[in-house]
Amino acid sequence: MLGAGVRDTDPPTLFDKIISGEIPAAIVKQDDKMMAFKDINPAGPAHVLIIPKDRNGLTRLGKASVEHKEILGHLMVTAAEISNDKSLGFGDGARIVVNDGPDGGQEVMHLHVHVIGGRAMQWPPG
Ligand code: DGP
Repeated sequence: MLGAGVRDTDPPTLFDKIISGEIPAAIVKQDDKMMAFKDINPAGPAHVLIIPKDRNGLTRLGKASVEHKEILGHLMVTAAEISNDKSLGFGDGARIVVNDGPDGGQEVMHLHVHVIGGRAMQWPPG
């Protein structure tokens, strides 16, 4: 089963397969609109990805338009909740980032928010 709202003609993304359970993941939080799970290649002691269950055209943030305001807000509020969850290894704050497209270093073309923490981050990023 694909994620809710994914059109039959859209090839499933890696993250659609996590939503469907085809690929296992360490899920930390989910509801009908989003899923949050641990990154398989963590960039810090704590690293959670948050994805929309219905991509609705959101392969990347650069494709966002006004119709995506609600889900984007929901993903951001979820990022705040997760970054405050000490049981996941987060401390005081986190690096909350969206990689957008090739120049942004995006590899999986299914919008996702990275919440990385548990250590002090450097700036600028590489
Ligand atoms: P990005 O480069 O922004 O597209 O980040 C993609 C992230 O997805 C990267 O940090 C590694 C993570 N990732 C890739 N494959 C898997 C997987 O099969 N399971 C999990 N949990 N994370 C994955």
